[in-house]
Amino acid sequence: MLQSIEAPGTRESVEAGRAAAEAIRAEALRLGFGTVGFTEALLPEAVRARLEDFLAAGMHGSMGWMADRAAQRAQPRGLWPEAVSVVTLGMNYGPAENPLAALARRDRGAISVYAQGRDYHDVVKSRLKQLGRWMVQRFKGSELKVFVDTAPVAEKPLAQRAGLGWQGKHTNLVSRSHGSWLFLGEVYTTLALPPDPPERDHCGGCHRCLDICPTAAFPAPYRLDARRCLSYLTIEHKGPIPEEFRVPMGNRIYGCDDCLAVCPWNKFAKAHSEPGFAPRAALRAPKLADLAALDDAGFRALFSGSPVKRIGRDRFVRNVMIAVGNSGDPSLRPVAQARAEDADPVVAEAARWAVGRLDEAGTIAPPPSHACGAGSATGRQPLPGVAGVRRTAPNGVEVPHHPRRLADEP
Ligand code: B12
Ligand code: SF4
Ligand code: SF4
Repeated sequence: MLQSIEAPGTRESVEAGRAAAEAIRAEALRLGFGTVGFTEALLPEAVRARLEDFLAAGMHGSMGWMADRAAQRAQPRGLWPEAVSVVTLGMNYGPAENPLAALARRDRGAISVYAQGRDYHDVVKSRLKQLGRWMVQRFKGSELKVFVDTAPVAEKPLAQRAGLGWQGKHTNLVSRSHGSWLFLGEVYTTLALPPDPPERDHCGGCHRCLDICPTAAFPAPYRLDARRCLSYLTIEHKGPIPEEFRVPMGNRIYGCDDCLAVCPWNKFAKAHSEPGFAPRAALRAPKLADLAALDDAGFRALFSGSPVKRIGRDRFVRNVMIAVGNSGDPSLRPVAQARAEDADPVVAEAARWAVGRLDEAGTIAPPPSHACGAGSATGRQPLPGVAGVRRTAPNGVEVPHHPRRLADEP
């Protein structure tokens, strides 16, 4: 049901729509969202075509749910025919410290910034519901639905159309004011709200995010092969981590932030002030030895309220075993050995791999950690990728970065 605030098309209705949008924006900012935009509940054909290409190439790997509901994802009205407008919202989760620094601490696990605090699904969803309740009260007769992440919604293309930012070459939404560190959420509504102008691409000739990816997961700019992405491999992928990705994984045990962290637009980002996203001390740089010893109950207790809980103890300890193998730390050999007969065959196999790799490390020096760890997440430290900085390829060979080329403005 289309809910116009006045008769559609009249000057009064346009003004009422504008006033409604401004009131919604003010309420959303009051609730803690960092950025808000409006767009029609309609996506261009290109979004559907690109999604179909991605799926046809099998780049979604085992995320079959992406293919199952592709039509709904590609078009808001495919999911909810009554939707007239979309309010897109971003919540800042900018880290206070450079997340790449954790990659150098090989006896520790690196957990992605987004997963070190409370589950963002809970935090963002609860704010979206508060906003939704307020909207329904204020605009009587209107209807709405709220989403964050898990629904078949093309969140990034909608956010770009609503002016929140643009899809960078790493495919995530980059904001001129928050860099790469925004969670996205949406309100689909029957209200007719005036759209904001879409944001244009500000990547320019920059390709830092493409260069830093440890697994070469970008077949081309703006395209990600999820099957090669460490975020997919450590979180979504069940079964053994394919051999090819084990060494590049380093000590990343849940998600990966590399392509986000090197974006030069992060220099405008500020550390978040959302208490729910405050990193838990136990998850900032946990000792691999402690994590390797977790049983089901210990895992559930440690990760209660965290998104990490979703992957379960076995998949998590599998990741920890790969990190132990990559640690180059002989004192962790008994830790791996202790899991070599684990009841879960995938954990056991990863543990045996770790033992073998640590034994090799006794004779061969382990590959150095990510040399780009000196970089900046928020722009307060020198940025990586400047000419002359070198990094280490997954095979341990040092390679120069491409000469530095900047995004078009920052
Ligand atoms: C599936 C998924 C994943 C998969 C696949 C990621 C991907 N890029 O598709 C995996 C598990 C790998 C993943 C990882 C991560 N994810 Co994720 N993920 C999603 C999810 C559920 C769907 C994304 C999707 O539809 N992908 C399908 C592809 C086809 O869509 P796409 O990337 O938009 O592809 C477009 C481009 O390729 C573009 N395109 C193609 N060619 C060209 C050419 C040009 C010139 C242009 C301009 C565009 C273009 O068109 C395509 C269609 O729009 C969304 C939530 C949601 N409901 O949207 C979160 C979401 C994208 N993820 C998010 C996050 C935070 C992450 C991680 C950072 C987590 C981490 N630290 O480990 C990583 C980042 C990895 C990366 N570089 O993308 C956030 C991103 C927030 C933001 N600011 O953009 C989202 C929006 C969740 C949320 N609500 O906040 N994720
Ligand atoms: S999240 Fe990591 S592995 Fe995935 S595309 Fe970005 S840099 Fe590559
Ligand atoms: S500005 Fe550079 S690092 Fe940021 S998304 Fe674009 S190409 Fe990637």
